Amino acid sequence: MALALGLAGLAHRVHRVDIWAVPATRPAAFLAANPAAEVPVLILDGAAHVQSGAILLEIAGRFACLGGESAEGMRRARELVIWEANRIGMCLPQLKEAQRPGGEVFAPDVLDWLRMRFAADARRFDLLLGDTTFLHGDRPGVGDCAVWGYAQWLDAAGVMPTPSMAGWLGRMRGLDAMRSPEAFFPTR
Ligand SMILES: N[C@@H](CCC(=O)N[C@@H](CS)C(=O)NCC(=O)O)C(=O)O
Repeated sequence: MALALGLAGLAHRVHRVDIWAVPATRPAAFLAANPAAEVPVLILDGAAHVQSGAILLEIAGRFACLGGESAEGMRRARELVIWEANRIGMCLPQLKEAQRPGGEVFAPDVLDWLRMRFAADARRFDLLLGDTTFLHGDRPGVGDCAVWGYAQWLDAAGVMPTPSMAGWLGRMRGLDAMRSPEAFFPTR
């Protein structure tokens, strides 16, 4: 979401929320915006938007950017965002957590299954990217932002990118709007 707002040049304010803190102790305004106490949350014209994929699609559609400029781009955005939520977002976060010192412990069979899922996702990523620069074509769109969310953590998840994915990761890292997670969400 932060990358999408930056790429689109949309002015915004960032509020960092400590998600390691007990949910009930998180800021009251945050809990009011999302009773599930999860990030990300985007407040637009006073309305709270939750779920990263839904937020990205809202940004693209409402501001006609990052794929939202055309019906075809928006269709591509929906396909990529929903694929990411079903696939990449359902193995890399768990693999990353499994590597974190003190993180959740998964049974070895579960980890094998998650790695197998990622291998299939990496093959699908290559198919989706084809010989284009970004998943949306010449320029990145919200689908690229969705996949970047966890694909940036492949090392931390203990898995390798395909050569094609490695090229895309490099191009994503080279974007003018790209920042480190710490720079996107400063602690103040
Ligand atoms: N499917 C949701 C997942 C949201 C989510 O699980 N966020 C995590 C961080 S990645 C969180 O806020 N966890 C805090 C908690 O569960 O207390 C999305 O894509 O936005």
